[in-house]
Amino acid sequence: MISKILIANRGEIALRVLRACKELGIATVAVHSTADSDAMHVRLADESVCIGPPPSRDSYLNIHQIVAACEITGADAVHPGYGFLSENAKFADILEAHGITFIGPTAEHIRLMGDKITAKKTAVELGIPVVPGSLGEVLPENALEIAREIGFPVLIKATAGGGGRGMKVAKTEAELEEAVSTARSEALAAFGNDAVYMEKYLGKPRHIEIQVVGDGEGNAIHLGERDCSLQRRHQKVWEEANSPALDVEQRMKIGQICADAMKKMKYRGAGTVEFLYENGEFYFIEMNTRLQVEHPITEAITNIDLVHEQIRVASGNGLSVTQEEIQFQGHAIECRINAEDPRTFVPSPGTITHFHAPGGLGVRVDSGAYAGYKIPPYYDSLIGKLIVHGRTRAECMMRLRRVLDEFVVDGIKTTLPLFQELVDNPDILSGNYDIHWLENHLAGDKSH
Ligand code: MV4
Repeated sequence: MISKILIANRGEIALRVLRACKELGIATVAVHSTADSDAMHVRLADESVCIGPPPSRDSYLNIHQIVAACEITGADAVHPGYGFLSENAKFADILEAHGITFIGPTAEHIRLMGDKITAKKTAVELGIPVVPGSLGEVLPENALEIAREIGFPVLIKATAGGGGRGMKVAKTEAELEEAVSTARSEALAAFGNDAVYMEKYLGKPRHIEIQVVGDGEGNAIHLGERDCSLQRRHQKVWEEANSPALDVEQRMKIGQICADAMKKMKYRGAGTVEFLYENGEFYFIEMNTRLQVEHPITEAITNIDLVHEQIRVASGNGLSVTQEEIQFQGHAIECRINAEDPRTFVPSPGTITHFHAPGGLGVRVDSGAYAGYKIPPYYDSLIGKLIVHGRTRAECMMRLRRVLDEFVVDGIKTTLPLFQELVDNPDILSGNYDIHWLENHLAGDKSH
């Protein structure tokens, strides 16, 4: 049994995890840097420990300080949230060696999915459809042969990459040699590993991801998909569940494929299987072995608390629901509220002078922000998430338009005005968008 959880994170996700712990009657420990002494998660936790100076590597990424904080407070488990140490296999190993439960998958599964070549090989073995490609490392001397087999255009990706870092497109044979050598040297510089692989380049896909949860003993469920196509520079901006592009048969088919795969690998915890979706086909690209920022839209349409499930399976208590019991109800949209200029996306840290979160039926705001809160400049600019739920996508849009009018954040710039624009855009209203839509829209492309 878990009796005290240390939350190794900050901001809205630390608060999100803390709320689940309180509901389950589990004591909480917040950790924070010296820049976050006034953060809401620190105020609301039962105990808190300062773990270092503002730079993340000295505090939220400092494994030894976090283990020490567990020992000082007697925490018997750690929830890592997302980002920071959430997909760090060494951290999971060290916690285990100290007899502390890591609320997440095994270190072995984190490593397997962290290397994108082994992740893709595993996906193939588990019966998940993947993007046609090299299925192994590509070396400069065999690149041309592999590319001809796949067919141009091709994409070179770093096996240690992910999230869009270290990718190079080669449209023709003439561009291949340079694409491979640039990708390899960038991968070495960024990740300390120059291994790359190759895939068919998909031109106008959507990004659709499947939420899964496993108990680590061979039982697993899927909770449908999220459409995360609206992004800028690999930062998601707006997410929806369900995807406007899928019908119920497609959802249940790809969901079942993912759940079956998680059963076979005896996956434990929450995970996300990421796909590109084009012309009615799904192509696996990566798996994330953590809770994701956008998990609340899945919670809205399934009424299942994903953090409760994470804690249950980490305690060995199993999932609270079977696949048959899961019902998908209505539609949900999440808008990420960043402390950024809504046109240039330049960060806008500073003091929030006035803060009013909207309310009413079908509205959820996950945020650690409050009037008087000073946003520190050291971390990512996400200050909150607005999640709106409705019986239909149209109702969800109407509600979102109303709710955006109510939301007040003064003293800093936020991305709220961008959403007021999107909620009236014809392509957004019809659900007609792909992974390039938002960047084209922001560049002033009126064909979008
Ligand atoms: C691709 C692709 C097109 N074809 N793979 C970017 C993030 C990383 N997770 C995978 N990414 C992509 N992989 C093939 N074979 C296009 C992207 C991509 C992308 C994917 C999801 C969401 C936004 C994106 C933005 C640009 C490129």
